[in-house]
Amino acid sequence: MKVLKSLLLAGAVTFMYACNPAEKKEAESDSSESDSEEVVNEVETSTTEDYVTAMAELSSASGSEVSGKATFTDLGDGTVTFKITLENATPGSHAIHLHQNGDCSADDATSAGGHWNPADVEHGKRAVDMKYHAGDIDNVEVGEDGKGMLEMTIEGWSIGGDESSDILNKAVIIHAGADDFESQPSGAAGARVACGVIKKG
Ligand SMILES: [Cu+2]
Repeated sequence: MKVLKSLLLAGAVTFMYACNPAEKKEAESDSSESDSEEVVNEVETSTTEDYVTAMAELSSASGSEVSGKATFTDLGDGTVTFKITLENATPGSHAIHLHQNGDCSADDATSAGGHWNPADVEHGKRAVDMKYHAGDIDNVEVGEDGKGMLEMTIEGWSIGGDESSDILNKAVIIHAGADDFESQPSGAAGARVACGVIKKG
């Protein structure tokens, strides 16, 4: 009986102590509730507007002075928008491809390997030919000022998706000449004058 009494007492004491902090908590939770509402709103905004992105900083290769930057945005519907800007390139058309190895360490960027071609098909012109490499993009036009820009939306790419679509850790390569979209296996575009590895971010 004594044990039961002291248990009840202990319970009552716990209850009494619990009272005040509970009131306090209620007051606190009022303000923290509105805080968390704000956070929820931020999260909603970021999921609708902030897509998964990736980028590549391009450095010169094969003794060129070419530099540039490529940015990628995964729209989540099987397409990726792609934008590249170049500086200090020779005026005219330059082939751009994604090559299979994310490795620009060689002076001539041959460390990047051949075109990224997971489907093992012939080289061609994207969206025109029946077959083309996943890494086939287009030519970029460079003006007399050495600057060039190309923007495209590309089907079949992803950022971090399955192996046949994932562009992460591939190399963006700029060539000295234009892609003829016919010569196999890489369009006879000449030396590799810039290289950059695609990284998330
Ligand atoms: Cu190439």
